[in-house]
Amino acid sequence: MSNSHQELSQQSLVERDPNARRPRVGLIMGSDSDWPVMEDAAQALLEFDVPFEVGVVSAHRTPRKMLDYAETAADRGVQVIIAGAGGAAHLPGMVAAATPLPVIGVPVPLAKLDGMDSLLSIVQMPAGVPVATVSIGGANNAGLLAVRILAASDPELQRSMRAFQSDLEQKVHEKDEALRL
Ligand code: RP5
Repeated sequence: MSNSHQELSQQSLVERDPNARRPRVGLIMGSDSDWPVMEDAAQALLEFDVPFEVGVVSAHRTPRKMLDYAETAADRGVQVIIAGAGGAAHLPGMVAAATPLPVIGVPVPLAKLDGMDSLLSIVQMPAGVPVATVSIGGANNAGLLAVRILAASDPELQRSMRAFQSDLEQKVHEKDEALRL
């Protein structure tokens, strides 16, 4: 078990922010085995200094905990939920059903079916219960999307996102220049 894996299982639903600010993003996953993928979402949030909480919440193995998490997240100050799961990935959709917050779903690829099962389980939601689904394994984009949602009403975060986008653009220009030499 890797260090980050151990940390996750020991810190279920505990704030990971060193200054103990109230978490603005809830980062949850169906199993600690999802962490190697979901860690990329945490990286994006850390990069933008967004406080978040992380934990394992399973739609199938801990259904009551999942409902409790979803129903209380908004009152605790969480503004966006990122939920990752693999296989029969019902976690993001079920959480979306029980919270008014925006939910971003991350299809986690497992050994079989290459994550297509996870993708289809998450993306095909019934009308009225949206989940913003990112690509298979696209946890970093899930983190960035959470930042953008928060940035819509947070000018400082919006400035940081613009700077990040400028960096991305600059890197492409640099690679283009390098190829021309
Ligand atoms: C899903 O089942 C989890 O999200 C995980 O992707 C998958 C396998 O879980 P483990 O058997 O590794 O705990 O609910």
